[in-house]
Amino acid sequence: MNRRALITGITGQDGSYLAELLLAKGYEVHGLVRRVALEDPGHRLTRIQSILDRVHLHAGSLESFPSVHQVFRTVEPDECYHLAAQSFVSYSFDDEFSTLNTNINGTHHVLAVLKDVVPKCRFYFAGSSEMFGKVEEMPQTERTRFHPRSAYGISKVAGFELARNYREAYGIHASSGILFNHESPRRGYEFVTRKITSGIARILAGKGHELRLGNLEARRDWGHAADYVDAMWRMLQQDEPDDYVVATGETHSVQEFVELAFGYAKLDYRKYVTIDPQLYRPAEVDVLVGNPDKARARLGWSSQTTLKSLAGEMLKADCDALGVVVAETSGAAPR
Ligand code: NDP
Ligand code: GDR
Repeated sequence: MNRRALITGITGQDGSYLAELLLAKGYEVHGLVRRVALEDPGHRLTRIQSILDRVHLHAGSLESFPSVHQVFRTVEPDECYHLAAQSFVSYSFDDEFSTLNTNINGTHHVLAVLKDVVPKCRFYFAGSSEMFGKVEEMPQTERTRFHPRSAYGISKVAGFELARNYREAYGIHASSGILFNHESPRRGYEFVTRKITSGIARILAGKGHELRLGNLEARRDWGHAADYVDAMWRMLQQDEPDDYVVATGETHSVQEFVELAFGYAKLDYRKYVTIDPQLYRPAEVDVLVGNPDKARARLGWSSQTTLKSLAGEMLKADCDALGVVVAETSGAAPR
């Protein structure tokens, strides 16, 4: 019989790539989605439009224990990938309360239900490099101490500890990925890489003339989402649950990404980029770079995409959507 997977956050960037990966592996794929998404599929299910007839969607709210319980009772999954979260760090400064509520209580609800309904189900928690925050060593490994710098980061530390405690206290096969930034043409428009590539496409299409950005000096370890969901799956195939850093091992500044993407478009970024102090965060994570050695050794996983081809793929997709041609983008085809 096909293995059954339940993905929370299936409508998001990672959920959509993961659903495709699991379908290709022969899984029966189920997703927990908000009722509003089901009521407005043309708008909110766009990332999974091409696989809608092959996945099973169930309305549920992370904030509601009974609704999560109902979905687990219906699906009885063998594997659960818990990706749903308020994932925008900036917004977590504007609304700490809803971020903490969704991300901490939501994760607690999923774990408590899983333990009650399907204790043998394997569980993946979407941890984040934001847990390292004000980093205490370079590069960051599974042993680096956490020092989160936002309500979002705090919520992910709490989720990570919940998953670990369910593993140690109740024997749940719970693993956490400590994933560093990963992007794609499906990235939300609010995140900096997509804001840059979609902004350039608008400039090229004559629909915009300025790109307002915040801190260009921040450094991130950027990979491709399609590569990173494979690491999630590999974690749940291990005999023993564990936690893994998933990263490229390289760090680049936002400025470098700007120059790379504008370079593809043959535009001088200095003519278009405006620094907006309002876009600076009250507490910034200055630099992140992960050490993926453990994932490489135990999972046989490594990042397959360079930043150059990632930026090219994203820019090409945004330009294609507006009917604009960019000459050369490393030949990257959208994944
Ligand atoms: P997205 O923001 O693209 O997707 C988030 C998903 O969570 C969406 O499907 C969204 O549904 C769902 N969601 C949000 N709030 C709720 C809620 N209250 N109830 C039910 N569903 C909800 O994130 P990504 O795909 O990029 O990331 C996936 C996970 O990985 C997140 O937990 C994120 O924090 C984490 N992560 C991401 C990294 C990255 O670089 N992308 C790096 C490290 C961790 P809807 O469509 O209805 O809004
Ligand atoms: P991040 O991603 O906060 O790392 O979280 P984001 O792309 O939002 O920011 C990256 C860096 O860019 C700087 N920056 C800007 N950011 C945005 N969004 N908009 C701007 O205009 C801008 N200008 C500069 C930011 O200050 C920051 O330093 C992502 C999310 O996917 C999280 O869910 C995930 O856990 C982490 O990555 C790892």
